[in-house]
Amino acid sequence: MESFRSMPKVELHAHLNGSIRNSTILELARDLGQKGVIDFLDVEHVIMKNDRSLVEVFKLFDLVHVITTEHSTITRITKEVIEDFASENVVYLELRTTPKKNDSIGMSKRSYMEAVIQGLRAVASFDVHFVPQTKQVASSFNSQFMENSLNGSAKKKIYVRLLLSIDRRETTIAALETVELALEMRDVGVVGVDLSGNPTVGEWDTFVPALSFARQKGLRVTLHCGEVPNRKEIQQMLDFVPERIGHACCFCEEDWRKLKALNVPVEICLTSNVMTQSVSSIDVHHFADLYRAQHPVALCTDDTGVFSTSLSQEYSLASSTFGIDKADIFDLAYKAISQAFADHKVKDEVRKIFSSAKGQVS
Ligand code: 6MZ
Repeated sequence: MESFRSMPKVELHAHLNGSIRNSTILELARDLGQKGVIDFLDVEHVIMKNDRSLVEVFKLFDLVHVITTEHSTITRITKEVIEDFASENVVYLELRTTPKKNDSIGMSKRSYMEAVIQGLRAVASFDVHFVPQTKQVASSFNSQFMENSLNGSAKKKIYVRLLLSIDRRETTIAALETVELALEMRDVGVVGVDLSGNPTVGEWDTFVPALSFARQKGLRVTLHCGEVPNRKEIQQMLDFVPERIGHACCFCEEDWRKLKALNVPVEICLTSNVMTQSVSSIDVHHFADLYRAQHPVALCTDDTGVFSTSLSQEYSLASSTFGIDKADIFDLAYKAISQAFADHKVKDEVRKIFSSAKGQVS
């Protein structure tokens, strides 16, 4: 496990509110319990439960969202999530979150996202790179970085890019609002949009206008696709040709043929898929076939908090289940860089980090 921890990694599918530390969520819940907003004893066992069906996972998300309503909480969990990924040597993180509107506490989708950005800025123990580099920013960052290196205080570096998620419960108008916001926030690291949420809710047609608009404006699109059986929707999603898809658990032969012909990369979430029973057991996971076929795949966590996992653990699991040695696992992580939505400059920087770490992998 330690070798997977120390190796540089790329995370492309992580939901902010699914990646909260257990200790934090319990602390926040206890606090709300004391204020009489929730019944702590009622929610404690829901939070601590280990095996959850897909239905239970979405009930848990509704609860998590009650617990994480405040702007300050959004800032705190963002900071902690970045620290957790950086401390296990994730060097490029694409973090996704659903901008939320809550008039009763004066939260707009924009103020929610501003709280997320505050969280990125609040990380002190790592160098968090999230603003796309202009020449000026690059040179001031580099001189700061050099200065730190020279006086021996160089911090570990993590590149973070953001995806704004559209929840499948949302209307066409709400989805369009999220895309507008994503466009306005490109200068603080937003690179694309995601369609997620309970896969048994909502219709593909509702989201097409917003997703097409996003694409037309140059944002990258990833879709949760085939998390439950839905032939028609899987075909419609593949016809849209997203830049990546997540999960792809319930594909039939024809869907696989189409996916492979289109060469759309797949974000693989092993633990999540097995825990939610979208895949019956790890040894029959479609990762094996895609990996053997050299289809572009990226190992991801989905929700480190909800599924009690980490990216190192997902790599370790892939290695032990499918017999992939350390060097090939390193290669798998390296190949994920090309599937990232960041620009070429960032990808080249991340490749350099991998190159300098390669010597340590035998
Ligand atoms: C589909 C998921 C998901 O956006 O509030 N989400 N959507 N399938 C999954 N697999 C288990 N895991 C998480 O993070 C939590 C939200 O991400 C989506 C759901 O919409 C969930 O409410 P944010 O930060």
